[in-house]
Amino acid sequence: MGANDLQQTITLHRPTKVETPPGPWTVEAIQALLDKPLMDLLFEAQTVHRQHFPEGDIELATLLSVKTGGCPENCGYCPQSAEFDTGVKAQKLMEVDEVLRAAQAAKDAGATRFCMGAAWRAPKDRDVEKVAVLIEAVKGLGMQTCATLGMLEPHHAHQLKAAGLDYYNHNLDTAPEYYTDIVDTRSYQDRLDTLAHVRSAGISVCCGGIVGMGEQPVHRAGLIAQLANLNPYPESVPINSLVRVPGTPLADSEPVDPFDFVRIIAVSRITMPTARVRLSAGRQQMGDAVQALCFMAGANSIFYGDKLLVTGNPDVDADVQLLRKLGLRSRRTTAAEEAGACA
Ligand code: SAM
Ligand code: DTB
Ligand code: SF4
Repeated sequence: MGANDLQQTITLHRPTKVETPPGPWTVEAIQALLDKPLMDLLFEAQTVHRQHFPEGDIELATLLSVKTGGCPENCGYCPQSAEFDTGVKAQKLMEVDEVLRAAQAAKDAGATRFCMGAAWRAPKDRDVEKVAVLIEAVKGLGMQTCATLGMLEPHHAHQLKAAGLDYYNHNLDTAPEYYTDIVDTRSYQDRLDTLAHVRSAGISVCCGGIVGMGEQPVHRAGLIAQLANLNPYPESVPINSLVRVPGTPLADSEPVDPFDFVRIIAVSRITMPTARVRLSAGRQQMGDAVQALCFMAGANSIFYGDKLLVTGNPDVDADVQLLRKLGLRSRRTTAAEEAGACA
């Protein structure tokens, strides 16, 4: 084969634009994407990513557990369930001053989104009233607000929206047919109902899942199909790698193959092209090179701050260095530059 033939081959195999089918996605179609040669999949995901996020910025979202532990649900992955002996001490809802201090510190460190998590099955009316005060206060700092409080009634979603809630996080976690292996105190349909209430109230949806819970490849494909077929699909998609916490039923799960994790990110990007795909829990065990591949695959958001809810996360300094090494800019830096400010 001469040089011209080689050039021809390369040209023929270089897509200039990837047309993403609008869905609905079948599990088989998702599985076929997951099974592609890794380099082809990465190339396709990166092409889709650049079409929809030409700035290539990374969103920094900081988490705070505003009500920790003692949860009546039995989610097999979760250190905050009262059913498991994980050493997590139950604490009551935090006061507004303390939450505001944490949010201000997150903002000062460069985060643009602040997500408040509560270990509730479902908040009561008085809980929602108190969280609404927290949301108003954080919103007043000029940050995007997110909350994850468990199942919501429609009127709760409206109250949270009125308080200034931008995003509600409620994960589907895995495929419907594997869900009962992971939790049996609520159903998949309960999760879908809350997502529908959040959507109807005009709050943006943050919804993703966890890999590494002993699921089969078809369950990973099933999770992505569920997420991508939500109409519309979520604005934020957190992809968590299980943090294996001693005392939880899933503590001894087989770790996920890093390339399989990268594939999940890539297929999330391809099937939900305009979503912020968040490289979420599990980064401490991941290493810089795998995280870089995840960004290549289309992840454009991370949890930023030394702690997730009760478990650890990479230090802020390590993340700042990682982004710098990779030449990636955070979302705030991009906004500041756009405004003509000094970055
Ligand atoms: N109680 C609320 C609920 O379950 O919706 C909100 C808090 S809950 C801790 C939020 C999400 O964190 C879960 O849906 C799950 O996806 C994720 N999560 C919890 N424990 C995890 C772990 N050990 N590893 C990875 N992700 C985890
Ligand atoms: C999400 O998808 N992951 C975050 C956030 N949404 C609330 C929680 C991760 C929790 C990891 C274990 C812990 O620290 O409790
Ligand atoms: Fe409770 Fe949420 Fe943990 Fe499940 S994931 S046990 S609902 S805090």
